[in-house]
Parts: sequence; structure tokens; C-alpha cells
Amino acid sequence: MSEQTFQTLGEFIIDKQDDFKYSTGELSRLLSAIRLASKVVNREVNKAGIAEIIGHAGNQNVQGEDQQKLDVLANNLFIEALSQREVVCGIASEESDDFIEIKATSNAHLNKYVVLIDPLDGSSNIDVNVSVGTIFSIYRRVTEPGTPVQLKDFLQKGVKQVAAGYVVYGSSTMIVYTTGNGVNGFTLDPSIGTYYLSHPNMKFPTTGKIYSINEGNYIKFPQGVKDYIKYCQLEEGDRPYTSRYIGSLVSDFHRNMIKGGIYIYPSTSQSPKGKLRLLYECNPMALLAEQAGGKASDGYRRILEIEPTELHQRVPFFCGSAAMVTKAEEFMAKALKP
Ligand code: P6P
Repeated sequence: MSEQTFQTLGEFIIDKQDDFKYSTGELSRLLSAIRLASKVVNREVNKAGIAEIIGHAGNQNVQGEDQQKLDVLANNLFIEALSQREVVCGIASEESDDFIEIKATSNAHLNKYVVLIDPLDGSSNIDVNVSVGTIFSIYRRVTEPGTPVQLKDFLQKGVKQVAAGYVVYGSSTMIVYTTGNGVNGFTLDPSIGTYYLSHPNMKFPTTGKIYSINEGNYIKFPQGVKDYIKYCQLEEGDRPYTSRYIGSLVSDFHRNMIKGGIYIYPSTSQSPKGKLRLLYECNPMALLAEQAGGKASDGYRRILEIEPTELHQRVPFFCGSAAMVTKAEEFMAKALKP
């Protein structure tokens, strides 16, 4: 089948615009801005090895993690692309301590969307040529258009997301996103810079045989997680499962959504809240998971119902095939019983 028969991302965004009540095209323009920035980041990621931009930028981000030069570049590219399209009034990023009020255009404060983004998740993988990703989450502001954007515009439950998605810069580059009507995946043809609808209506298999967790932290895990890992490894029924852990949330999530599986980043004795951030990692991935028929919790509570209290807060994260997440939750609950 020739490429021309595949719908492009641009055509898809326009076609789906009517899915929104009172659609004014603003969300379409927002998604197009993400599409554009992802192509530039893709180009930079793909030449990182030779462009003298790998390695550390010499700074640390709000998480105290070394910022890779590409982190900084990706952050700036997405902020620039989103600021110039007069649809966003504020941005919060893993790479920025506080949220950013958009003032690039005179009426930016009238815009109705805020975006939360992890511009380059898993960036420590860049120097070893392993796939990385961008994760984004989109909300309507809760404060009045025309007033300055406030923290409460960002501290919204995940169920309030208008759209969410990721870019995976892997063996091919894909955008996978939802606007609340299912999940669709688009693959970039880098030779012409066009994304084509390659994975329509993506669905998490209800169960699977892959578990993704950094077992190097085993001794620091809660007992329920230790018990679940042992369950996965037991020779019984359809087990033992396969362990696959790339160290890049977007890549582990993407593989599990296609093949079936569970990704777990639990609390540890060292990090009682886990490592992943609720607002720009767990909430968008949880919305995608649920829209694809999967499940996402902190081991006990639905991720999308957690009331945020701070911009960079962390939560434990169990996400993937619904039956597998439910089974892991059963072990977590059982371990709490006296
Ligand atoms: P660890 C990358 O830093 C990230 O946020 C996720 O993409 C990834 O799954 C996880 O952290 C890896 O963390 O502690 O296992 O190296």
C-alpha cells in the first residue's frame, strides 16, 4: 500500500476536531505545535552522537538530576513551539522549577489551555543510544481567561485532561495520543517529515506476560511488590513471565501496550513516593492506558483520581494490562494485612 493511502497526522487532527464541543481549532493548533517540535527534537536526537551535544549541560534540573544538553534543547523547542501558537497560556515542565506564564504574544493570557511536559524522558539513555521520549498532558485552565495563569491551573486531577500523549524516539519515531476518544499512533516518515496513521485505535491486551521493573532495587521494594515479582517468576500456569526493562518509561509503556504487560515504578525505602512525577509522567500515561483499555494506579488508588498538591510531586506507578495491574494490586493489599 503506498504511503499516500495512509492518513497523515495533520489530516487526522482536523478530522477529529469535530469530536470537541465548541471546537474552535485551538486544540488542533496545539497538537500541531507538538507535532512540529517533535520533528525538530527527533532530528537532534538522531544526530546527538555527532553533534557534540550529548553529555551534560553542566546544570542540574529541579529534580537534582544532571541535565543532558538535549534535555535543555528539547525543553526550549517545545516551549517555543507552544508559545507561538496563541493557544497556550501556561506551561509546566520537568526541566523548569516553576510553571511558565506565556507572554510571547500580546493576548496569550486569553488562551484557554495549559500544557505539562516531560520534554525528554529517559534522557540518560541518549549517550548509550537507547530510545527516549517526550510526554505531554493538556488541560483547560481553571482560572478566568485574561487573568494571569496560576498554580491551580496545573494542579488538576488526571481525569480533567483534555488530551495526553507521548513521542517515542525509537527505531522509528512515533506520536501516540488521545483526546478522550481512544488512542491512535502515528509513525514519522523522516524522509518527508510526515507522520502517518500507522496504529489506529490502539488497545492494551487485557493481560500479558511481560513485567517491567528495575529489579536492582528489589531489597528496597515494599513487600507487596516483592511478592508480585516472585509471582511473575513462579513456574505455574502461563508463568514465568518475561522481564523487560529499558529504563525509558515511554518505550516500556509502548512495548507493553502492543504486546501486553505491566510497568511498575514503586515506592522504595529510599524514595517513599517512588520516582515518577504525577503531573507530567503518570497522569498522561494513565489516561492513555485507560483509553486503550488498560489500568494505572499507585498500587492502591486510580492515578487519574489523585488530587495533586505540588507541581513536581512523585507517586508510585503501576500501569499496563488491566488484569496484570489488578493482580499486582492484590499483592499490595494482601501485604498490608496483619
Ligand atoms: P531507574 C527515566 O529517568 C525515568 O523517569 C523513566 O523513563 C524510567 O522508566 C525510569 O526513570 C528509570 O529509572 O531508577 O530504573 O533508572
